[in-house]
Amino acid sequence: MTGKVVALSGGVGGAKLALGLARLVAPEDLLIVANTGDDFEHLGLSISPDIDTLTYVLSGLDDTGRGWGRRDESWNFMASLKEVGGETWFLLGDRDLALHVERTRRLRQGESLAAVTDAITRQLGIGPAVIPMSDDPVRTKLRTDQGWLDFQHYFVRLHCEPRVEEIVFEGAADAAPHPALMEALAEPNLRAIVICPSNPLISIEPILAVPGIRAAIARAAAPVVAVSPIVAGQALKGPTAKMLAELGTKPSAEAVFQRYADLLDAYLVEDGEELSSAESRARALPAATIMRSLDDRVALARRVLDAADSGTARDFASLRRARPA
Ligand code: FO1
Repeated sequence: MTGKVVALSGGVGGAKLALGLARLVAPEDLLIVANTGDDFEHLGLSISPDIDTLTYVLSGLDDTGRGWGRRDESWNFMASLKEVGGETWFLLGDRDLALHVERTRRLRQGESLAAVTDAITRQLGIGPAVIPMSDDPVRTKLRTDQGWLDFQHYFVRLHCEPRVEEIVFEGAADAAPHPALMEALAEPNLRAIVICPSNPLISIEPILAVPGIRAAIARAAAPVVAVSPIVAGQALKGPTAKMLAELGTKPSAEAVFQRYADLLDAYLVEDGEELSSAESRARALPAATIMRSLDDRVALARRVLDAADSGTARDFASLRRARPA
C-alpha cells in the first residue's frame, strides 16, 4: 500500500525502527516526529538528544554500541574541558560537538528547531523528514527522592538512580504542535501512525502532551500501531521498567499498552509476551521486537506496516474514530 507514514520516536529504540521504516517507505511518505523533552542547554549549547540520535542513525553516522553520539569518535574536547575545569558529566565527542555548535549558531540566528533539523538532516543525505514535535520548548522534569531534576541530570549525571515520583513536561501546555505533523495526521490517505518502541513515559508521552496531538491521533483515519518497548518485564535499553515500577505500575507490555490504550489499533509484542486485557489481546501481534541488526529493523518495520495495512487494524481504527472524543 502507499500513503504517508507518521512515526513518533524518542532516542535509541525509536531510531532503530525509524531506520527500518526508512528502508521500506518512500522518503516523501515518511514523517519522523522526534521527542524534544530531553532537550537542554549545556555549556552554552542547545542540545536535542533524540533529534541527534535520529540524525546519526538515519545517516549511518551513529555509534551502534553506545546508542547515542557518533561512531569513530575522539574525546579531545572533553579532555581539554576537564583541564580547564568545565563540566564533563555529559560527554560531547569531537565530531558530535560540531552538530551542537552548528545547531546552536542557527537557533541563535532565529531559525526554528524544525528549520535547523531539516537543514542538517538534508545536508547529511537523510531522505525522510525529521521534525521536532514542537518548535516551542518542552522540558521533561522529574520529581525524585533527590528533589526535582532536569531530564539529563537524572538520566546521565545521576545514571537514572533517583527514585521517580512524578514526571512533568514543562512548557507542553503552551507548546504548538508542529504544523507538518498536524497536516499529516489529518490526511485522508494516511497509511499508518507508528508509536516506536521508545520509553512511553519520557519519549512518547511528551509528544502526546503537546496540545492537539493526542486528539489528532485519536481521530486519525490511519491505524495506530505501537511496538512494545518491554520484553519479559524488562526494557531493552534505559530506565523504562524502573520508572514504571517506581510510579506504581508493574513493568510489562500490558502496562505500556494501557498508557495509550485509547489510541492503539495494533500492538506488536515479543513472541510469547503475556497480555492481560481483552483490548490488548485483540490488538496484539507477535513480532521479533528485539532489533540487533539492520535486517531486524527492516523486518520489524515490515511487520508494523503489514499490521497497519491489515483489515483488523483498519476495523479497530474505524471503531476508535467512532468513539466520542
Ligand atoms: N547519554 C549518556 O548516558 N551519557 C552521556 O554522556 C550522553 C551524552 C550525549 C550527548 C549528545 C546526545 O545527543 C546524547 C547523549 N546521551 C548521553 C544520550 C542522551 O542522554 C539520551 O539519548 C536521551 O536523552 C535519552 O533518550
